Amino acid sequence: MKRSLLLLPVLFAGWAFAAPASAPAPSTLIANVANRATVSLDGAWRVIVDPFDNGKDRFFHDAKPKDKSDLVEYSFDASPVMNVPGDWNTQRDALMFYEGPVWYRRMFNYHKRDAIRTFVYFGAVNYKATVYLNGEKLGEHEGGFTPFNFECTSLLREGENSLVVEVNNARHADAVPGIKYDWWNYGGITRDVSLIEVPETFIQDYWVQLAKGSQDEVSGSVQLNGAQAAQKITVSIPEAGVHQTFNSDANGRGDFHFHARLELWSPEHPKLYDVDLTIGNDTVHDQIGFRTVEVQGSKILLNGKPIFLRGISMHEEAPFREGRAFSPEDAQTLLGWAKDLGCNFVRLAHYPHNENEVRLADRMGLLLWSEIPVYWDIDWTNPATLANAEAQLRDMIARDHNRAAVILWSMSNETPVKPERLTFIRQLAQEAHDMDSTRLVTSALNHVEGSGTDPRTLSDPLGDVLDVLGLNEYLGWYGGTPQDADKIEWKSNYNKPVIVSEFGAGAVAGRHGDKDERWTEEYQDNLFQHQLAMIQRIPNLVGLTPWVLMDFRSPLRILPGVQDYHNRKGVISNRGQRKLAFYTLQKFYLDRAKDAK
Ligand code: GCB
Repeated sequence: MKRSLLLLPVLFAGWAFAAPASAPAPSTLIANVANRATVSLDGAWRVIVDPFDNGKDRFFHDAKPKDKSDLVEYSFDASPVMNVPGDWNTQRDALMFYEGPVWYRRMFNYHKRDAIRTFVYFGAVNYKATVYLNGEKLGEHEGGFTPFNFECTSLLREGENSLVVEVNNARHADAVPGIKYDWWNYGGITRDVSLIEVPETFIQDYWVQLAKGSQDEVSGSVQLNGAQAAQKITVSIPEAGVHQTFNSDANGRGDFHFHARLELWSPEHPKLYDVDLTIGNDTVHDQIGFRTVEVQGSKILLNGKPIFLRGISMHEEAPFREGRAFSPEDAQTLLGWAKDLGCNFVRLAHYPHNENEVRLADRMGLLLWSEIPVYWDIDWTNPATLANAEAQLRDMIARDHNRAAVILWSMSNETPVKPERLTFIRQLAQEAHDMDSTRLVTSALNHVEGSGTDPRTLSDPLGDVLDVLGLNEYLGWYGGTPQDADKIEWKSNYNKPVIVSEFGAGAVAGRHGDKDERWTEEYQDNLFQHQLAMIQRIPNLVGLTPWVLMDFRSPLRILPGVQDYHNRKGVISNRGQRKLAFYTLQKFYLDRAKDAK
């Protein structure tokens, strides 16, 4: 994966935030873009759909005929528009099943100023993006759900500029995810695009959090980018009376520790503090919550006390309209539904979701599980696939490591038990721990010993490297009946916390019948009732995130009149109708919440 490194006069040596020498290159991401001076490039982009891959050697020029005899056999100016952010599948009927290249172009006016560096920042592009400015290549990025930026200072022109992106959502066996997955392969520039303007030396990244194991010591670091590496840095948290200065070293890295009396962030009290960091003429502002999370034996402790995670899994799928969710309003609806359910926790499956969701969860007091798309079977022995997964992990952590809401980094979902997969995910887990020692590492596992009505044992060898075990099980849907759950006992080979990260059943909203009739709300509800009774007998249970908050589009779910390319396991339909299981789960959570008081 080629990144913007070549264009950055970067001071990365020594940057690694405690990463070991063998760790892959650090993220080049600019932190906290949400609060930076930006010029939005959202809106209408011209697009050329290029199924036969004709554009490679020419579309990036964004050429126009020089005179009336000149031959140019494409034109962005005459091509139709597409909204950014947005997937192409739901913007044009003919593209619903499209997988391949689409070329995007955005013209913008720019006024260049001395001593300002400019980066173009993409919230996400699915899956591969190749970015050009004024006919010159800025770089490439792979991975459909992580942000990336390229410096473009020297390529910007005074006045009109042409930004061209080749977006390609073709699936590949060596990619992450691989070929087969149970969600829609929405292509396009699916999150916000902006130009970020920063001084010549600026704060590229920072960590501000409670020191591991402490509730009154703030510990953090700042990483500068630019020639003025050694600088005075100020951190202030005005409401807590904090105003600290320290110095960065010759690599632009500065560490700090100080005592502070802070109200702790929790789901019941999602307190955020205004935090400002300043160097020279660069100031970044953020809102940060302070909390601790740790594992003690088979419990998860939040701020030192055991917590039960009343969760739900969700995709980044737009409520009411079809397509990828991206906006603050989408986030408000989806996380609002999770709150209505009585949740204090959400599993953002199966890839990093947009920043609007994560920031809103910080404000609403919803704890989060955030995941990279290492899903089912991928090319475990391919070094490029590992490098790709590592980059996605790094950028997920780089974007969200100051968000109190995020407590779990998930390395994978339902991956097959085999040695090469263990080596691959062990490496990811190691890196996640090295990059961020203050959060917990998990994976959703589905390997258990035992069948029929025999006891089940969680025995996946991956359990060794995780802090928390996720367990996906579909008893009563992919095998057996919902009532079988009453007879199943569970064991675990690990004295570690367990989250039941999936169980569920498909139901068409409004379809009613007997509790043993597939696709009815009654079947799904009955399954939820038996599952909720059973999972309380799972040793070391610390929470659950049933599958799934809302019905979502999937290529694997074909049954006409029932699925019509939708996975119907939502407790809410994609039109917002609450199914019976919603209320069963809600009652369970409200009772658990009362018990916890
Ligand atoms: C799973 C997967 C999830 C699927 C779900 C299902 O185990 O993790 O991505 O959508 O099952 O509906 O079968």
